[in-house]
Amino acid sequence: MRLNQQNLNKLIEAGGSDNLTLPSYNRDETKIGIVHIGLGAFHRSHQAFFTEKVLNAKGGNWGISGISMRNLELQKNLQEQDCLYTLAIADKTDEFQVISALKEVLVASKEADKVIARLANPDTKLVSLTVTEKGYCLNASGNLDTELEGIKHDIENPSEPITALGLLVAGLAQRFEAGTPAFNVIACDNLPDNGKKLQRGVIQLAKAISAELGSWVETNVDFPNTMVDCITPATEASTLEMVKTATGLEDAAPVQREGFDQWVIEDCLNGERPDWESVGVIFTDNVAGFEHTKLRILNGLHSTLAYLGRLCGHETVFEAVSDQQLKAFLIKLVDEEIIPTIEAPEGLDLTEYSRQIIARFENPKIRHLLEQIGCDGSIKIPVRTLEPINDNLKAGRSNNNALYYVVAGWIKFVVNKVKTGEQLNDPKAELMIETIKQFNGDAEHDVKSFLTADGLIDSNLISQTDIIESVAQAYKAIVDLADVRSGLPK
Ligand code: CS2
Repeated sequence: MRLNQQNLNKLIEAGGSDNLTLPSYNRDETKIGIVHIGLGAFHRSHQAFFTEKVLNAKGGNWGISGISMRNLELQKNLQEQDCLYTLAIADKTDEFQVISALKEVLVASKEADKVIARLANPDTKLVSLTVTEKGYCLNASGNLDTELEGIKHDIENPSEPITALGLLVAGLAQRFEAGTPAFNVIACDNLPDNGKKLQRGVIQLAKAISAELGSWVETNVDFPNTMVDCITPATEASTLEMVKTATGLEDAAPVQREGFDQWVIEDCLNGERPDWESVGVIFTDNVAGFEHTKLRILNGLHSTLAYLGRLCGHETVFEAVSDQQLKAFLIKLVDEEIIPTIEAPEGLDLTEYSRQIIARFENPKIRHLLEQIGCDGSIKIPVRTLEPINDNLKAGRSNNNALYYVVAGWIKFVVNKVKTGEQLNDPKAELMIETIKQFNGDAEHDVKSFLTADGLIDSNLISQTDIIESVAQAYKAIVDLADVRSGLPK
């Protein structure tokens, strides 16, 4: 029996069970008030979950229209089950929840016109995004990357956009023309200043299309910064099995996650929104503190495990963190080199926070693939590793040794991919491959040419004295090792 509205109603009539939460609001009468662009597992396990909680507690017109950029299979799977899906929370205890906040799934590459109409609909009050760091279409210096094919296309064809930014601008343009108030935009990707970065890109794109539209967007759309946190590995066959056992229904599009979740939003959202704070979302003026803490500790340690863990032959975060040598390296890294760079939000003990994060990595039920985390290093490493290195140096601290090994580990991970011909998932893959082809085996030459490859990394992040030389030293220490553990600093 397949999950769908009819079968869900039967489950609701039967009353669910202790570890299975079912919707308790009238879905048919709930209008769509949120459009979410980037319908990956993360949105469905995190923001949609918080919205579902609000709907269960107090109702409201906060149904979600989920926009996938190109995943037709996901659309088919979800449409066949009335856009319902099950969230599996795998932690000390296992819990399940059928989420019904998602009411419609559209695929931008196939039906951009419907997406734009949904964005322009006066009922739409908010648009949220999880499009990964590269979806922001910004260049290394943080401006709209007008060299990108997608952006060039959207400037020339503003009513048939193919990028997330283009969709936002097209929806806003229709509202501007129709005199409909603007929606607000909530960026939910792992980038410092995510809202303000997105705002810059959207305004620059809008201005490239029409100066008038650009100024309207500038004055009418709020783009709060946010911090999002919830470990959500990709759905696997085992997720489908687990969900079927718990609900008795076949779900072709469930999502799985850990128990922990956190969402912090800058308190500058004017206009209507769900009462998210009533379900634990934090609204604050100090998102930057939360962002830095989470990006540098959780995501920084994740990338460390991804690159060094893969170089030791591990497949998952759980396997890598269970490797005592890697765990000792993580602790040294976070205590000596990352925590000193962070100004903690009031009341947060950073050492304790970092240990809680390591304990989250040690959840044996979560199979989080290192390869998944290792992708897009050219965007992640600057934020997660190079920025803390620079902050240490600026503050006169020369304690960057372990951080240099993380950068070196990333380079070796990429070099290995190029050597074996495996797929390199990174928006700058072509540039990296070309650069590596020119390597001559001398660590200093190779690291320098990699880090300074034109357009790969913001040059400000590698300009301080000794960064390149120090990464080269670290690279030299591990480049020829079959097992990098013996080369890592103790
Ligand atoms: C991970 C994140 O893939 C990655 O880069 O570090 O997706 C991480 O799992 C989330 O930010 C956790 O909140």
